[in-house]
Amino acid sequence: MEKFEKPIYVTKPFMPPLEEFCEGLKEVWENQWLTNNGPVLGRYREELKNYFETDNICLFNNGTLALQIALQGMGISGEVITTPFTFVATTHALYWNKIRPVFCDIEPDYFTLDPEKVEELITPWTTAILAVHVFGRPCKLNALADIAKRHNLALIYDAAHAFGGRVNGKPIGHYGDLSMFSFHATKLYHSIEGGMLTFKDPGLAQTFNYLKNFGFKSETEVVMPGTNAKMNEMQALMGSVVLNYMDHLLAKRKQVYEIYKERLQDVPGISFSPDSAPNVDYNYAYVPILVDEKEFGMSRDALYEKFKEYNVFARRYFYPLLNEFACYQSVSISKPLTVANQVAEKVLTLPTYADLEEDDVNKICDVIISV
Ligand code: T4K
Repeated sequence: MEKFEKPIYVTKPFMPPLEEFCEGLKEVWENQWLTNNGPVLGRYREELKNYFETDNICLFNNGTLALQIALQGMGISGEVITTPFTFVATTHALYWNKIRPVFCDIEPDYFTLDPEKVEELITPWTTAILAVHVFGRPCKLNALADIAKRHNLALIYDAAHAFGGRVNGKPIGHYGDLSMFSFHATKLYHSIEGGMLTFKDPGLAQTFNYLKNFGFKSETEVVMPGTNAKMNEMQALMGSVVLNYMDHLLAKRKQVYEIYKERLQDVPGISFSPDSAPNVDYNYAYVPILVDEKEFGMSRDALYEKFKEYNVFARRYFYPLLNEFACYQSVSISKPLTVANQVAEKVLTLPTYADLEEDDVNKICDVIISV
């Protein structure tokens, strides 16, 4: 089999028609207003309120700072129960707030925080649960909400992967006390870089707005030691243009996912998550597969390396687990992370993006089947 002429990466940002972005740029040029709550951002914020069916949103220059500010603004402290199977930014956001992460195991179907293992990790210092809709799959929302309520904990979702997902007909940002979305270029939906919080308590908006703009209340008043985490006009413009393509982006991701699933689900040693429940509109943001070395006849790492010979750059999201990174090795693990360890050893995330050709998806499947 021939290798791909050009590299196939795990993802590629969606580039909207250049004319549409340029049209918006003209306005930015005329305005001579580039950041600090500009008019393009103002309009974009309204579009997102509409898309997320809530007024309670706040925009940021990236998802990491959005989450850091969320934790600070909500006054989260002490210990937070979270997953080790995520991107490092989830735990970094805790660390930057001097909060101790308490790593909890995940469930085997969708790799989200396992509610059955959360409760035994609660201590008098626990203030919140920080769960991740990893790969865009919704967490076990009801079970987590129940635990949070019974123990008076804040329930925060890292929804970095979940833009466009809906549960029970509602945008996924409606669940929990707060959700953070990443608009990074590598995501299904993007604004080059960017982040957003959606939240239940409208009173938080003002705090978040202070925190992302140095704490300024007026020209002469600084009410808290904020940082600079504002979204600029170029980001807002890209976000606004890309938002018009959401239906296309979701449909394309689904189509790619379904080809992979159909071609690979019967290959011994390759497995997919179960299909989502009927009340979930999954966004198909990523295509994680698990590779079982014994059954497949090749380890996940060997397949990952083999792909490179064909110019395909799949990724091992999320390996290693966060507790394995040097900066988190000192975090004590009180209960085994059995499922998380198994999944991290087997997971491989296959390429998916809006302009990935059907033929190329089939060719990637051919590589797996042939090896
Ligand atoms: N929470 C979770 C659960 C997250 O996954 C993330 C971010 C965050 C929080 C934090 O949100 P942000 O602060 O980022 O808004 C990428 C992204 O940089 C990161 O945003 C994302 N998660 C993570 C899962 O993936 P890397 O280190 O894998 O990125 P990189 O540069 O290797 O890019 C992946 C592939 O994409 C490359 O092989 C090539 C391709 N690519 C990338 C870029 C940037 C392009 O073709 N064009 C591009 O412009 O982290």
